[in-house]
Amino acid sequence: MTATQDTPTHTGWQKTACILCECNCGIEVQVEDRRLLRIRGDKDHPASQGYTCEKPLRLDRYQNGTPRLTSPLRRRKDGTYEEIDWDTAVSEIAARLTAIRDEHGGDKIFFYGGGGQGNHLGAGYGQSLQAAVGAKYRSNALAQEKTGEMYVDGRLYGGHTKGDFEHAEVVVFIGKNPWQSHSFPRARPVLKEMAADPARTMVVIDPRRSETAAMADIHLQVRPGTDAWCLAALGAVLVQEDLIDHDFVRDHTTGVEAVLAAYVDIDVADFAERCGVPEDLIRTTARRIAAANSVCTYEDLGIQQAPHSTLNSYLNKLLWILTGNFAKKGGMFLHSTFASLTGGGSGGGGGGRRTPVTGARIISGLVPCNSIAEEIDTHHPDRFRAMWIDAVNPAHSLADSESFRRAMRRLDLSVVIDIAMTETAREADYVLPASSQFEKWECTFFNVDFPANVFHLRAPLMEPLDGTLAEPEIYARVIRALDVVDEATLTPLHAAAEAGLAAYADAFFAAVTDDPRIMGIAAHVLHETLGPTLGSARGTAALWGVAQLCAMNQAGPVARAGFTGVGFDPGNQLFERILEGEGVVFTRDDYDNAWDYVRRPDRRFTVEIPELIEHLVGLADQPSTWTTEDFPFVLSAGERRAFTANTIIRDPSWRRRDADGALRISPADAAQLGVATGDRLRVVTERGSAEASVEVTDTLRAGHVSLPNGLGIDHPDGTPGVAPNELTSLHHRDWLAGTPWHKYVPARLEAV
Ligand SMILES: Nc1nc2c(c(=O)[nH]1)N[C@H]1C(S)=C(S)[C@@H](COP(=O)(O)OP(=O)(O)OC[C@H]3O[C@@H](n4cnc5c(=O)[nH]c(N)nc54)[C@H](O)[C@@H]3O)O[C@H]1N2
Ligand SMILES: Nc1nc2c(c(=O)[nH]1)N[C@H]1C(S)=C(S)[C@@H](COP(=O)(O)OP(=O)(O)OC[C@H]3O[C@@H](n4cnc5c(=O)[nH]c(N)nc54)[C@H](O)[C@@H]3O)O[C@H]1N2
Ligand code: SF4
Ligand SMILES: [Mo]
Repeated sequence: MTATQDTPTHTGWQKTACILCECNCGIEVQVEDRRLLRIRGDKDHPASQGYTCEKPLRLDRYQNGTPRLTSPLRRRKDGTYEEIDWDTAVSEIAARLTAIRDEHGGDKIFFYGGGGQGNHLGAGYGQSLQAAVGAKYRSNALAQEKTGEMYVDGRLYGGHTKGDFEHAEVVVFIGKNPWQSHSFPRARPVLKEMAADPARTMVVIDPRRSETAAMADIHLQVRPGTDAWCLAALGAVLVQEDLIDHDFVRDHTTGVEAVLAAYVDIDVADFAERCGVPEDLIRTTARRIAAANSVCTYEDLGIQQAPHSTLNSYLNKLLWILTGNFAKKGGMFLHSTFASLTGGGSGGGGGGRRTPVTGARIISGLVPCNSIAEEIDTHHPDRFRAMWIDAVNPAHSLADSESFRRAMRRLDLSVVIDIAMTETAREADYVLPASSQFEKWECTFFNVDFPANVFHLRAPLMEPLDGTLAEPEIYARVIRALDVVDEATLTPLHAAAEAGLAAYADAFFAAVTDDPRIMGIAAHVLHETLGPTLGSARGTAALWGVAQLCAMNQAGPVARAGFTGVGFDPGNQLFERILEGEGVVFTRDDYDNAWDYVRRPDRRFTVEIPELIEHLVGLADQPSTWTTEDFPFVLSAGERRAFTANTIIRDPSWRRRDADGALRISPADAAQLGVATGDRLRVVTERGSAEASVEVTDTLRAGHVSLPNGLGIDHPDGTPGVAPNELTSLHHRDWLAGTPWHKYVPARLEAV
């Protein structure tokens, strides 16, 4: 184990990871007096290999730049807060949870969050609390971006796909700007290599000339919100010009006839016109995709938070499926998982679960974010009565912040776990102070690679700040106060844990066989029984169970990564290896076993999704603009820029550029409105208005303006920029997945 238990005034380089986006690049840090003094990329990290972008170099602003919470807080009637001790907080919260469960049912206690870009270790313990109170509904940020894609993934093959961008001959980025937002390892070097290689082609579909679009060979500069027509036209060219991979389609798919029939009738010229891209360019792009030895695509918020988002995901996936770009170098792949990100099982399809008040579709176990306020702020008898919020800032990140704040104040109980007094914490009944991500063991479950998949458990760099607790300990205290597991269950497990992991594994799984309810609170039971043998790493106990399940469910790939033996041996070895606190390759695959990850008995893609085919066919008669006379501009509310990172870093001095988070606007619109860079404009939408400073840029087309994400957060040094969700509405959302149209907010601009 890494020696980090003491707090030396000066240390050498310690290994950890960046917490600002889902790449979690490995970094090394020198700590002095609790400051992250020097930071560099970790060359030994198997995924990032020494790479970092500019954002983590001043991660000390996360650790030390914002006043930290150092005591549990209880809200007074007048909206101010008083400090209370941990025992009081835990016993009051447990009593109120119990009362709500007894009066209204545990399913009225709603759980939101459980981790951000760098911290998922608490999530397993949060699941134990959900089981302990009988909760049935939960959600997180994925339900305002990825649930449409998850639905399609679930229907097609039951897994999550990613692309081999490093090796692909053609890559297609759809509403994705990886130069700024990354999302795959070493994004910038990979993009540069691609751009420099004349044999490879980069395609970007984006209404804005993003940093990535500026490097691309082909930029399909769609009108905002019209990707469905563009993607449908690309697919139609493949089908109508007979460019599809017939062998692949015959050998690996079912239901393709209905798909082909829908594409055959599409009028490519008309669809090109609708999305504002020259027909020739669409045809050239489709032919290039068809001719390539390997193609991979990446879709992200530009289509996932825009009109037709679920249909867009389907049309994207059909492009690489119809051209046979799966399970080969440079193509798309499904991958192993260390732990499920949603906890809701694989795949979003089917299930048919709905929310209790509005009947919204629940995908991958997640309540659509845009429905949450409506499930609370109502007189419906089944409304949510309590909300548990951990490591997220929904009063800032969910559409229509005002409606969310109002909903929070209607709850009988709200609890927030955070490191700082956030926009959300300020609406809560109780606020519980967490140790920072550098003061405790942490990890993420963003492990999405192939052929080698990496999991990284990080050791703490310093002692917890006084008054704070790590999430595993917070959950343990609350669950103990709920008194859901008796000593008779725990005692034999304590004894087995003392005898070592092998004995513990036998005892634990025997206990689960005896009483299957233990599985629901497994993380808690592990924390209570295996935990004490792990010393200061007690919070990692749940990962033992995760490592066991990972090894059982993916025995071959885990063995190829070097974790071998019989029974519980591979899982025990994997757990011991990850405790060393470095990036660990936990599965190794090859293209021969890539199809094993298709969760279908016949290992084929089920390409026919009737409800989406119906919408594809209907596109010809659908409107393709949603602006109005009152709101003639399209505002993209939440663009990723060099210095945005959701609301993880609250200290504005972290930003080296774009301190105010400028409103970007085209030269033509600026001239029309008589403004120049540095002037101010008022942005008005159906839901709200805000003043922003202007940046005139020819990267945007007339009629399209954009604001960054993660601004407008309170800090003693000021609150620069616009909080984007003061401007967004709950009702602009995808008909199927309920995902918000953050990238397409009808708006008007006024002089100030
Ligand atoms: N720097 C930075 N990186 C981050 C984050 C961060 O906060 N800052 N956050 C992380 C997170 S949580 C996520 S989910 C990812 C998101 O990563 P991205 O999805 O890449 O980020 P965005 O900038 O929100 O949107 C991508 C692009 O969509 C374009 N777009 C807008 N409207 C449309 C449209 O109608 N059609 C198309 N095709 N494109 C459109 C925008 O111009 C933009 O270039 O980034 C991650 N990485
Ligand atoms: N309009 C608009 N809205 C958007 C987007 C957009 O593009 N436009 N993007 C959306 C997307 S893709 C995402 S992912 C979401 C992100 O929004 P959220 O899911 O709400 O997440 P963050 O803003 O990252 O909030 C992370 C919180 O965790 C806290 N925190 C940091 N470290 C710890 C810790 O160790 N323990 C605990 N308990 N808390 C900690 C931080 O202080 C912060 O309050 O925003 C979404 N909202
Ligand atoms: S790419 Fe993401 S994880 Fe890597 S250094 Fe940049 S912000 Fe951090
Ligand atoms: Mo996100």
